[in-house]
Amino acid sequence: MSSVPPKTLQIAEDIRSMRTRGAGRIACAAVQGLMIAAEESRASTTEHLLQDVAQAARVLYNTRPSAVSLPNGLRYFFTRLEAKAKATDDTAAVRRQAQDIGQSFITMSTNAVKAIGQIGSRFIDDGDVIFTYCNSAAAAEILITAHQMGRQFSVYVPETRPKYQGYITLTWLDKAGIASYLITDNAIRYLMGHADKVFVGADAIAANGAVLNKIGTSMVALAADEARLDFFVAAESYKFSPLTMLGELIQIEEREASEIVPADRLTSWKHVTVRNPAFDLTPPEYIDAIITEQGQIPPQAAISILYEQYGWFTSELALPWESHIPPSS
Ligand code: RUB
Repeated sequence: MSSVPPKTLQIAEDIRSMRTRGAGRIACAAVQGLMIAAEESRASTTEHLLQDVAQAARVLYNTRPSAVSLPNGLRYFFTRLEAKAKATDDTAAVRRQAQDIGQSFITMSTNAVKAIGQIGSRFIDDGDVIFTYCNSAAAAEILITAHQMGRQFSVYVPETRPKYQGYITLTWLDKAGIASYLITDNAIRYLMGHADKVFVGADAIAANGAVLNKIGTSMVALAADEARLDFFVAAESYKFSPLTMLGELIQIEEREASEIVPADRLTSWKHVTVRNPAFDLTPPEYIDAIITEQGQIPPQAAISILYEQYGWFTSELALPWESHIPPSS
């Protein structure tokens, strides 16, 4: 029987169904799911407590495959909890420490977005016309911070089919008082010639500096390259993928057909298959800088960010919770 608490299962379901979305928000929600698992665990030994948290980590990990922030958030929490559990037999103390570990991740994530806003806003000048894409808290923070500093600029926001995350970005920018244009995705190349620079977010960054973000980002990058614009990526450093140091590829999530076409239309066709990839990879050649909370780096420096965080990563550490789950589960 699953020991994963209903509230954690609900967080997992919200991530799977995209009620909770955006790489940073997914990571923080997943860490909250682990905090709940630790708090609600009835285990009387620290190893059983780790087992309960590990079961929750597995469920949360399997919700969405592309946003590396998710396994990185789970890894941050689990490795620290494991170290505490090894140091004591006091289950109640480890349970309390779980809350501190989770809170420190959430605070680190919130502060990283604020720092990205400060650093990235320096790249915005008066009179700029900016492109963004999808809905990224980190990219939006740059725009909102620049606006609060008094910079005058406007922003093109494509709808971002099929889930229309552009509308969330527009609502945020509107609330902040930033002038923006709603455009269809088809208008990106045509209107890119009217813009000066691009800011997007990231779900994952590979060791070679390639950026995984909402499907269509690589087309935005191509259009920006053709129009000779600067292309900036805003990403907290926990979105860099350690497994890519071992040559592993980041999985591209493919979602249900129903996000694109109603089921009755689909069943009326006999020879049509819907493909709905949710992300694509923008190669480093199209990226001028990645703006992290530590400063802006050229994409080719992604490997040094990874080395600082993980050393020369080895595969045994990939999913640290798995070794705590009994084989029968
Ligand atoms: C969201 C998306 C965002 C990144 C970065 O995709 O591609 O650009 O997650 O967002 P989805 P943030 O809607 O499929 O989750 O900067 O908020 O982490």
